[in-house]
Amino acid sequence: MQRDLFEHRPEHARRAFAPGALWLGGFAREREHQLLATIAAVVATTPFRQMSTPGGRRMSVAMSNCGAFGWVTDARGYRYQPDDPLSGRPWPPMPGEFAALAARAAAEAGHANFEPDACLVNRYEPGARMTLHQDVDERDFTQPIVSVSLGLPAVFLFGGAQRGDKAQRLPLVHGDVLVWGGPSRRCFHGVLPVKEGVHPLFGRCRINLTFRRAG
Ligand code: MD3
Ligand code: FE
Repeated sequence: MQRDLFEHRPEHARRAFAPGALWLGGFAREREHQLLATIAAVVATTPFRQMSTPGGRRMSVAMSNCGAFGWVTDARGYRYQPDDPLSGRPWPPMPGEFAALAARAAAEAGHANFEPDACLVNRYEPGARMTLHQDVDERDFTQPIVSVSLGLPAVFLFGGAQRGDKAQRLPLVHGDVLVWGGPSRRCFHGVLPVKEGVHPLFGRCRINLTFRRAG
């Protein structure tokens, strides 16, 4: 059951599962309480909301942002912008501990001095998913993306450079961190629908922090 996943995984295992892609198992776990409190502070001023795709579909994942830029989608398209469209105000600043965690993970993968200016906070309630896509709204593809998984487990889909390429399935649990650099940076990826469950600390959801250099 879920308990086995949480308890029997080797702490701080690491695996390069594709060129440029590094999985750091449990890397964020020792920061779990601080991360939960900081996420709560971010979404207190900048609440989670379900955005719409340019095609008019409401996303099942609810999103918030912090940092100089936030990723948004609406009828006008996908983009990064410096202000929250809900409030018209700047996104909350990137918390120092978020930036430090992302930089520490990137350094493990050989990316020195990663300074993210955008952190997308994704909330998956059971049933929420993310269909296969590429992250191509950033300027500099030599900069990695760092993702931190918290709360309920999920199955991550990791494909190739073309949408139709066969996708690997990678189970992600609370505290796992992934660094996506090199050729993996432009690969198609997604998340299968999150299964029903309650995480002991995060409750009935999965939270993913995605750190990027957008500007
Ligand atoms: C692989 N989020 O927000 S994080 C996204 O779990 C997104 O919420 C997923 O994909 C989530 O865009 C996956 C892992 C991730 C993020 C960016 C990538 C994997 C990536 C960029 C390139 C390749
Ligand atoms: Fe993505």
